Parts: sequence; structure tokens; C-alpha cells
Amino acid sequence: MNARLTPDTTNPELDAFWMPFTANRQFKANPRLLARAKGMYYTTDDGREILDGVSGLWCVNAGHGRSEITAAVTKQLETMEFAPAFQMGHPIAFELANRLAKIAPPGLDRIFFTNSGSEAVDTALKIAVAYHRARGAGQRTRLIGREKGYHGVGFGGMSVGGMVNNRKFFGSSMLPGVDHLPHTLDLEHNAFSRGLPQWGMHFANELERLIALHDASTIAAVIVEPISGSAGVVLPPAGYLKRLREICDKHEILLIFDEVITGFGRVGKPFASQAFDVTPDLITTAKGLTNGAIPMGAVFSQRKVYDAFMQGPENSIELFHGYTYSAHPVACAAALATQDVYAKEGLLTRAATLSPQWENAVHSLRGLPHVIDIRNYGLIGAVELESRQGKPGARGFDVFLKCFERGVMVRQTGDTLAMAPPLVIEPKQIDRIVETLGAVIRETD
Ligand code: PXG
Repeated sequence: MNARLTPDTTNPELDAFWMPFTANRQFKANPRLLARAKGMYYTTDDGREILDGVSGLWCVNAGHGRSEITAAVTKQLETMEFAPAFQMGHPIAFELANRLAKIAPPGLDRIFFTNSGSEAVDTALKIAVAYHRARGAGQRTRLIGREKGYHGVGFGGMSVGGMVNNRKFFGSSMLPGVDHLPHTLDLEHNAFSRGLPQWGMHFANELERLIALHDASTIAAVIVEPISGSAGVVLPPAGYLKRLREICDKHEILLIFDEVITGFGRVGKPFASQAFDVTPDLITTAKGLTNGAIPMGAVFSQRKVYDAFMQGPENSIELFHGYTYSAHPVACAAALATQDVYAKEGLLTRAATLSPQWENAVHSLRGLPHVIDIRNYGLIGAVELESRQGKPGARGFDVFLKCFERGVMVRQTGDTLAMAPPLVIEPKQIDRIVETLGAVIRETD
């Protein structure tokens, strides 16, 4: 590998693109370029096939290059490429909202469109604060997130998020009045749990402590990922989310589930909320909404939240919030076609069918060198490796790179390798991903 990673060693053609969440100098000295994609595979610019073990970035749930989505997007571009959604409307946006309402958990059938997960999160946080104001509790502005949480990169999402590197560089440019629950990762009690850990529901009771500290009358909402993805797959202990719901209900605090990763079939039901039988007040989504083909996010809201805004003079705008591209017609077309594919191929529940094989496959890596934990749920898996002394993330990166060289793409977070393949994956492809990862781990020091 390149020893010197100064700008003059990089390829000047790669310099202009300041890449997101990337070690730019390292990447540009040794780029990994993806050129095409179809089904379960990417093809690199030098013609190598890469089995996609992470659905692009947790979004291509129906597999790549779906012609149904291409056709719908093309048709929409030809029919009407853009129309405003401020004080105007276009039919496809209403059609999509109705479609999504049908698969949503009970009552969450009022839908606000955004362009990304980050925007969905900031939208949900703003809705939560404005909701309390609308019902005469304007002092409820505090937001509670969780350690290790990832809620995108807007100032709101960053503030309620709990991943230190996503926060520490930005000083005190955080929302005021935010606090955090403890995370639920506990290797001492729960390492190698299959599915949800049975121990640790009591972590939810920490919410009562935060409420005792700040007083419920100051708190607008609690936001958590039902399963944390970015932090390296952190699962909720059995009963934990139900307990959060109970405490929020008791204190009239809104509960927001960030389902940007867990939504659209990843956990064997349309949403994790349904898989875990816990209904939040707001759900944030993105990624799988359009199969990653066109950027789009959505906030699903309980009727009671929406209805609280629908008061005052009829000519008044109820929520001073929205994006030029909210409900962009092309994104709506992509989302509708995606939902058609999911429905036709049963993809919103396919992870439930595959998850026993998936679970066995990923847990077969137990006992390999450096493996200190394995976590799974639905079609999500993670293998955590012990860090090299003084070099956190180095072993994880080596494993990620070698897997890529052997034609399998996984996702690395620190020393955790995360996997979330497209829901169209075939059993033999599950084996290939896990066998490749296992072989690489065996030979990595
Ligand atoms: N919430 C959650 C739970 C997410 O996982 C976002 C919000 C933000 O979405 P946008 O569309 O603004 O990126 C996400 C994004 C990873 C990884 O490595 C995960 C995400 C993004 C990039 C990498 O696990 N999730």
C-alpha cells in the first residue's frame, strides 16, 4: 500500500471530488471505482464482479438495475420532470403517500416527503417541537437521542446522534437542550446473542432518570434507531423498545423511530416497528423507499400529530417547513415503482424467510481469530473484531479491503464488519459472502 499519502501522490483527476465519509488521500492513492451494477453484483471499472453484501449503502433492497424503476423514472421525466409542492400539488405525490400509508404501522398514515434520511430526521425533530407548541406545550423543546445513534448529518441529526467522530469536529455547534440515553451494546452479557439479546431491557429505564433530571415538561421527543446500523449494528434488548414506548406515553413525550435502515423489509416486516410490535409517533425513512435509485426520504406521522397542526385559519400554512424537492415527481415515480417491485416479489417479508439461514451463516464465524462478537437480525449482520493495540479500525479496514479484492463488498465501521445484502439474495450468495469474510478474517493478523 502507498506509504506516502500526500496530495502529490494522488491522481489529480480524482482531486476535485471531496468525497463524503471517506479517507480521501488513502482512497485517491488506491481508488475502488464501481462502474456498473445489476442484480446482486457491482462491476468495477476494471471489469471485476463484486457481490454486494451491503445493498449499496443499505438502500438497494430489491437489487440493482431494476428495469421497472428505470421505466417509471424515464416516463416521469418525459411527462413532467418537476412540479412544485408548495401551494401546488401533483397526483403522483398523493398516490405515493396513499401507497405508503397502506404498509405503515397503524395510524402512521400522514406522510411528509424529504430528499434524504438526514432531512427526514431534521423534519421529524422539527415536527415534534412544533407539535407540542401547537397543543399548548411550547416549553417542550428538549430532544433525547442515544449514544452510538446515527441520525444523519444535519445539525439536528448530528446533535441527537451519538457517534463521537460525527460530533467532535463541530465543536459546540449543536442544538442546545439535547441529552442522550446510554447505548445498549454490552459484550460482557450479550456477545454472540442470536437475534435480540435477552439481557439489557433495563437500559430503557435510563429514560426515567433523564426525565427526572430535566422534567418531562421540557422534553419534546426521544429518537432512536430500532436497530442502529452505522454504529456497527447495535440491537435492542428484548423488551427495550416497548419499555421506551411506555415511558414516553406516561410523560407525553413523542417517540421517533429512525427507520432509515430498518424500513422497507430489512428486518422481515415493512418496518421494524411492526417486527418489534412497538408503534412510535413518527418514523423517519429514506434509502429503501426508492431502492436507492433516486434520493428521497419520508417522515411517517401519527394522525394525532398531523391533526394537532390542522387548526387556526384555513388559509394559514400549518408547518413552515419543506424542501424545493419535497415529493419530487421523479422520486415519487421511483418510489411507486419500487413499492410495486417489493409487493410483487414479497420483498418486505423475505428477510424473515431468509433470516434463519443468515443467522446460522454469520454465527458460523464464531471462534475465528479476533472475533469478539457477532450480531444479527433480519437480513442484517455484524462481526466485531478485536482492535489492534493502539490502532482502532485498522484491522476492520484490512478485512474490508481484502473482501473487496476477493469480490465481496461489506461495510466497515471501526473494527466491525456490517452486512445487509439486497433482499433478493439467494442462499448460495449468503454462503459466498460469509465464506469470503471468514477466509479473510482467518488470514488477517
Ligand atoms: N438515519 C439513519 C438511521 C441512517 O442510517 C441517516 C439517518 C441519514 O440518511 P442520509 O440519506 O442523509 O445519508 C442514516 C444513513 C453506514 C452508513 O456506514 C449508514 C448511513 C449512511 C452512510 C453510511 O452504516 N445511514
